[in-house]
Amino acid sequence: MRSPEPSLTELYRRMALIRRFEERALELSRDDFMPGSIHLCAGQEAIPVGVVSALEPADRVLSTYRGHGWALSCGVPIIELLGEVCQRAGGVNGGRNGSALLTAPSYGFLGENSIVGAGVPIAAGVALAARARGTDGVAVVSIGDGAMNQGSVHEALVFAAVNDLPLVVVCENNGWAEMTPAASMTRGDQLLDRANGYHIAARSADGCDPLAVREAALWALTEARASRGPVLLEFATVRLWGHYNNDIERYRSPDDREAAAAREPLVVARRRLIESGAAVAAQLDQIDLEIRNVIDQATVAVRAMPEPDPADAATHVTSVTKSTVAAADSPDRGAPTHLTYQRAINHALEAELSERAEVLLYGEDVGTAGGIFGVSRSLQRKFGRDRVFDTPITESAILGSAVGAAIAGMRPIVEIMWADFLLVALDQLINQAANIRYVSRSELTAPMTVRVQQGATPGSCAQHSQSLEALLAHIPGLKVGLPATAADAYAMTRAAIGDPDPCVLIEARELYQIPGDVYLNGPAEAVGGARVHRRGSAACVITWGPMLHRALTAAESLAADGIDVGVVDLRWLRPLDNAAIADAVAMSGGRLVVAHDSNLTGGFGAEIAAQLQEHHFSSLAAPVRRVGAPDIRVPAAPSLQHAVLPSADSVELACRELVLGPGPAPAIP
Ligand SMILES: Cc1ncc(C[n+]2csc(CCOP(=O)(O)OP(=O)(O)O)c2C)c(N)n1
Repeated sequence: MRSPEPSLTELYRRMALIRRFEERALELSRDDFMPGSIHLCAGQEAIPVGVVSALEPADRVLSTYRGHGWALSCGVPIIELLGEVCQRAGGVNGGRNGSALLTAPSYGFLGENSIVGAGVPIAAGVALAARARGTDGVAVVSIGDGAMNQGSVHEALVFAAVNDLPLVVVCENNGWAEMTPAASMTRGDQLLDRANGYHIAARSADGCDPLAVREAALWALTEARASRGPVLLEFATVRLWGHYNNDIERYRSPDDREAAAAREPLVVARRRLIESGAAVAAQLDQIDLEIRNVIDQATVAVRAMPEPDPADAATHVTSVTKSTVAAADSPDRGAPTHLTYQRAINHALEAELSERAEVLLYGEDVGTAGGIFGVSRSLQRKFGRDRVFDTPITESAILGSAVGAAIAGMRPIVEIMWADFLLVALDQLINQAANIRYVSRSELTAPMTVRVQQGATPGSCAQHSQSLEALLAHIPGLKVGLPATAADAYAMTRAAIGDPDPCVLIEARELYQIPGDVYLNGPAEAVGGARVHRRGSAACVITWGPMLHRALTAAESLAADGIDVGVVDLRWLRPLDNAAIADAVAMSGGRLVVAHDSNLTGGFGAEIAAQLQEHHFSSLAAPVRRVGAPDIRVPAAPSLQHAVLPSADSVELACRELVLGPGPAPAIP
């Protein structure tokens, strides 16, 4: 990437290439060749050109949706880039991303982001990985001035600062946040001042002068490489055109537009080159002509590109792994060790930290204290603070940095203390982690494990009690598991960490102290696979999480009355074990109860019931019964919780009614 001291003429050439590219993109959108919106960077070219000219090969770049200039500066071929912007098969991402989310990792360009500010936590993770792997690389991420107000940016700067990460945040201050003047959204106009609050180094420079940008970037990169990062750079620049291609800028004054035109970097650089005698007008005209020819040729090539093949749409959602439930069932499993569920996870984490150098384990209180439930106890002492560490209370930065570290070669395991806290940072899980493989067609993957715990326990309030698995299992690209026994807690944790995709493991707080036989030496499992805990011909309960134990209690009680009920623990809701569901239908003669702790409406039980209906309709002997919590918030007092949460009795009642027909009106669970 880095060229030794490029001349201003060369920088002019690079900026002109971006400008002509943007002009052509605008034309193609206006003649309807390119569908949708695009955000063009006309006026801001000096920033990517100047910054990228200062990078070393190990450095990595992430940008906003206004990122064509960054992609071109990183060396993404023009035809592939224009093809992607036009969403054609020959685009760098085969048309999956279009203009606003393109990625080209082989050029050091890890990609754009269409969620304002979201690239910064990810870049912090890329920086974390660079340091862990000793690459000497720096992560550079661009954001707009509007993004400086975004919570994820604040979290990422706090997270990066406390870890001295080699991160350079480039704020392209074009004075506008979409259609709102940035100044009206910020008290005081010096965004740079915010660096003082983070105690990080910062510098501003003229973002219309590529040499000034380069100089500031060289300084920032040196700081970051010397572990004095993160560094904030603010470049004052101009947005020549609208926020997006169809923006007619009714909200913008002609004066503002004229002021932008007077400062824009191509005009300024041209004047400077001519006035200083470094170039004559004819030379620069020749450069412009050459670039126009290149863009014309690229346009011809892109116009000839076919639309992407619809058959391609369903590929690269997740890796395809073969589910196994091996460890506890294998003849090679060895003798069991009696461990609590919580200790079983601790053993799994320890084994993975020992066996994989790329594993990092972090989260709030995870390091020194060993987690608020003691799951990671003693691991920092064994593996050191570089691999097992505490984080600030920054859920977006925790999850986002895990995404970044994972795409950059690590296998982060992060703990989000309570499932309820995931809700403040879902962007990083759903918009970022779950998308990475798909949008990059598996060029980038995010092998990260997110550990959370959930459920209601006596005294836990409504913000610390929810069972949220259905929210997560709704998302393609994520894998979601809920271990219900100590053996599965161990095996599933190891499976998740070994998996090439983002996995969310939802632990059950109420089970942490429940012991069981754990097979520490069995063969490794792959993610997926249900476990049949009990076979029964009268009916079968399909369940997951701690409800398993209530279902087993119900089955015992029913067995005493001669009603033989099977119990299947799905363990993983994504991927779903369809064969186990078919087996449940077959073993029970089509009498099925789906039971879970979470609310009934939109709960994952509804999905299972729908799938039973769709795929096993002719084998069902009766409508599928659901057991779950009614649509009520979770109260703290045990007596109130008891009134809301589904119990073993609720499962038993549902099974009895299914097998024997309805009795007298049932009580609410
Ligand atoms: C989280 C989020 N909120 C809102 C938006 C809608 N949006 C897209 S661009 C934009 C303006 C961002 O302004 P700025 O950060 O200054 O960047 P610029 O567009 O000027 O490059 C907004 C609000 C979004 N994409 N993501």
